[in-house]
Amino acid sequence: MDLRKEHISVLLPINSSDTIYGPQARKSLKRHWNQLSRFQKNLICIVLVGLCIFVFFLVSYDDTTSKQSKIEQPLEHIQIAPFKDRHENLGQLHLAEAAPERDRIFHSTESKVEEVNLAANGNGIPHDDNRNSIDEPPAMIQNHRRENNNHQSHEHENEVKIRSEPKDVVENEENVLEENRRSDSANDFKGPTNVRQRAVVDAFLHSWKGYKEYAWGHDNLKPISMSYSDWFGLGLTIVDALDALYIMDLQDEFDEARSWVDQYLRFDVNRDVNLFEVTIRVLGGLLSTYHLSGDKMFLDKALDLGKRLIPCFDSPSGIPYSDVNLETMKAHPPKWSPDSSTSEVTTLQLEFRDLSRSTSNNDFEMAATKVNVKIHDLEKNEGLVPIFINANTGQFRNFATISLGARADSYYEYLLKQWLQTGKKTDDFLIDDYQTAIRGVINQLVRKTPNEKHLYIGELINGKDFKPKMDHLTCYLPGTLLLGYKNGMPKSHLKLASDLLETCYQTYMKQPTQLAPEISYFNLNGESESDIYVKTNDAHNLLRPEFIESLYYFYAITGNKTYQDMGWTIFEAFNKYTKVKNGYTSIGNVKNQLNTRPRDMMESFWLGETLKYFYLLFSDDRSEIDLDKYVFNTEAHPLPIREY
Ligand code: DMJ
Repeated sequence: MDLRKEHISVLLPINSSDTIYGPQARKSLKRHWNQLSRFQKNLICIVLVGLCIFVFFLVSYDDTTSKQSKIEQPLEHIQIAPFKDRHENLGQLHLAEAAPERDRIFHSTESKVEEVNLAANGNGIPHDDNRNSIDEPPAMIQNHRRENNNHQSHEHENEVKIRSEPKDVVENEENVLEENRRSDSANDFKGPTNVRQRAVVDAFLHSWKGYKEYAWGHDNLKPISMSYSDWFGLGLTIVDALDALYIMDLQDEFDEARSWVDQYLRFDVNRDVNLFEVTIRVLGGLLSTYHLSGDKMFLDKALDLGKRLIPCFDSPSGIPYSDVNLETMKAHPPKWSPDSSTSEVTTLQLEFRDLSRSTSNNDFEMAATKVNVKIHDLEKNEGLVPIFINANTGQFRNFATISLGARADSYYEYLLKQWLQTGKKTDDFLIDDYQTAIRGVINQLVRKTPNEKHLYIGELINGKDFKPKMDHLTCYLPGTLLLGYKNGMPKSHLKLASDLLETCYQTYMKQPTQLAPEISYFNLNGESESDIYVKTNDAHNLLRPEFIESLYYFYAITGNKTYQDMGWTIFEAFNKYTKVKNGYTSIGNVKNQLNTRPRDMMESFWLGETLKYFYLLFSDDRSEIDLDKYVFNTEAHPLPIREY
């Protein structure tokens, strides 16, 4: 072949300064401009001036000027533009690089007094007058009792008479039953009403079948080895799943679970358990099922358990020990450390308060709310708390990490939710602490990635050194922030919620499996090629619920069905990569579709939380659980809101 005749075309990199921004470009622009008619030039000038005026108005918009319109806007009609659209509409804030801009947007109008007064009335319309006058009446305990469940209710009416409960308990219980009778026809759960909800129920039943066959009565199913694992030996999966079974109207499965609880769930066992885990999963599950079904057997079990857990609070400081032996009722710190986790000691209050109010035994509420006061009195970093606290001294561990993820997450969640649980009537310091903390988050933990501008929440190692790391656990926060905004928290919370929701979604979508890892890292100063990256050791997915929980709040509060579509994408990914013959399994690697490394573990929160939130997210009725009447505990167990 004669090489000289061949035409070889080579694309050489061109110096960008000569093209897009350089003198050549300027010359050619000028040439084009000169070729335009006067009319065309005038038209372009008018459009440019109009554009400048529009941008000026956009930029000068802030909370102060919008306060009035915020007050008048019914929350039901808030449409949070999802993702791409919202990017285009709101523009991007460079939080890390532009602190003054950040401060202007997030803080300029955050007067504590005004915020607290922005409570919502029954229509979801915030008022700025005295919130005591606009709160709803105490929520009635709804009776969602199903027809074939009525015999249980009659049975427990008899039980009330036969058993020798203290008089006040009996009276309270009779009031509850009376309330149930009054609301008998309200809010029956009807089961799935569309294809997506049916798919969730199928996933639930598939998991339940595997659990029933290979792990019945044990804590967790190991679906691949067709065996089980026990953590506390309390049938965690059954108890965690009770109210989901009820809400999904799975009557036969609910009945078999109920019989197991009635006959086999015993707490007089010589076993050490973790106060927090047993409170949120078992106590929370029993209480919520009691409220939904009206079946007093669940309350009796909850009361027995509560009495065995309460010795944890008997420490020198009142900050509870992390563990207790259910039989001897001796409490102690964890074996591996002298300290309790901060989230663990501050994520008991919804359950203990509800137990007190359901049984008229104040001990539980008193013990748990003392912890609120203790924590409130401790010095914090702009409302942010270290992740460890000592039950003996009652002090935070010096130089402990500050994080919105593991070991601190639900501290912030319960500040807001306790206030909601009591019809916004608890001591104001809880909601004040919540607002201070969110301000601290915005000031100290929020950053945006340099290229794609993802907003994320990092951690302060040793309480001071910023680390661009975010646990999947943190993805509960967008939902909680939106719930707070619906109830009168400032607009800066809404903005943070929607930006963070988007980032959490990206932690799923950026993975080949479309499942999020346990921990994501973010590009801080351009040191990494991609803005979101995952380390090999953090690439597992435990079937966790937090992001689905947030999507649920976004859908339930805004009615925007885009959040359902996002959830559906993730639900399909769970089906594709975590479904196995006998259930669903945690996986070790979300980064490779062909090597997901199944871990052979189905955690109880898959049924108790993740699938429940999926089911509610896909509901045609976004008030299937009425957020003005119920508050979900951190394990997705709904508890009634009541002022007394
Ligand atoms: C659940 O037990 C609860 O949601 C808790 O608050 C955090 N961890 C798990 C689920 O991820």
